[in-house]
Parts: sequence; structure tokens; C-alpha cells
Amino acid sequence: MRFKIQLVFVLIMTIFIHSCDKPTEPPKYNQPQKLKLYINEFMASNKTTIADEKGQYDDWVELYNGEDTTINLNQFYLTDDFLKKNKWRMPSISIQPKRWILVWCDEDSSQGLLHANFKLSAAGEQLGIFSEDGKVIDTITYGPQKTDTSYGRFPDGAEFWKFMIPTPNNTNK
Ligand SMILES: [Ca+2]
Ligand SMILES: [Ca+2]
Repeated sequence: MRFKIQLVFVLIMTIFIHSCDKPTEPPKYNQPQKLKLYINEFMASNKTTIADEKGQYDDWVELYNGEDTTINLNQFYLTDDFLKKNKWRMPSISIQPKRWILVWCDEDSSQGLLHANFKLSAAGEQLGIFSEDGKVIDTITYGPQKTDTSYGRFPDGAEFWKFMIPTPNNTNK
């Protein structure tokens, strides 16, 4: 009888200790889905690939909407410095589902809404999209770049990055 009681006690303690060991994770269904807005492709050294509205071969970043719904960019910031998450507030322009948009990185906002206030360093640097409250939407830290070769995700929105034949405003190849 005493043995049985001891056994039950040990069992209860084992279950208790085991349940204490488990890290407390929020239930899966409760986790917010990350917004599928991506830095999809960029060119930090553009000599002949594509010119902006003023005929200038400036740096560019292609964003991609991987969602099934339209995303308005006006609630997000684009930056080349993770310490300045709100460097450039994006304009009130929408990206259709599974489509792209080009942002010129030419430090010349007088040329249009999609002209950021920074350029890209071909030697390598950071690029990030942040929300109004500073949450990470997407980031990349890249190394040295090649002229007229872009660097992008393949396929669109994927984890994998590679140097590629440029496809501004189109699906990555
Ligand atoms: Ca320009
Ligand atoms: Ca592309």
C-alpha cells in the first residue's frame, strides 16, 4: 500500500516537473502572420539597366507584395540604416497582390513619390522595411555588388538570395 502511494507521488511529481520544464509558447493559432511585403530585388550600381523618369540610371529597390490583398505603402518606412528605422516614409501608393513596385534610391524626392532620401552603397550595407511602430517587416544586409547585376530573392519573396539578371518591376529569374 505504502509502495503504491509512493509510486503515485513520484508519478505526480514527474508530471509536475516535466510541465514546469516546458517553455511557455503561445498557441500556434494565436501567432500573428508576418506581413509578406519584401525587399525583393535591388541594384546598387546601375549604369545601363534602367533609367528613372529623368533619364537617370540611379540605384533602385524592388518591393514585392506576397499577400493576396493590396498593401498601401504609406504605413511603412524604408531605410539603409537599422538605427534610423524611419529614414524614409513611403508614399501612399498601393502594391497589388503578387506584384512589384520600384523605389529609386537617388536622394532626390523632387523627382517623384517613389524617390527615397538615400542611395545604396555598392560596397554593401543594410536595407530594411519597418512599420510605423518600428517593427521589422523585412531586412537584408548585403555585401559588395556588381554593376548592372541585381541581387534578389529567388523566387519572388523567398528566403534565398542570389545575383541575377535584373527584372525591375517583374518576377525574379
Ligand atoms: Ca533620379
Ligand atoms: Ca524583379
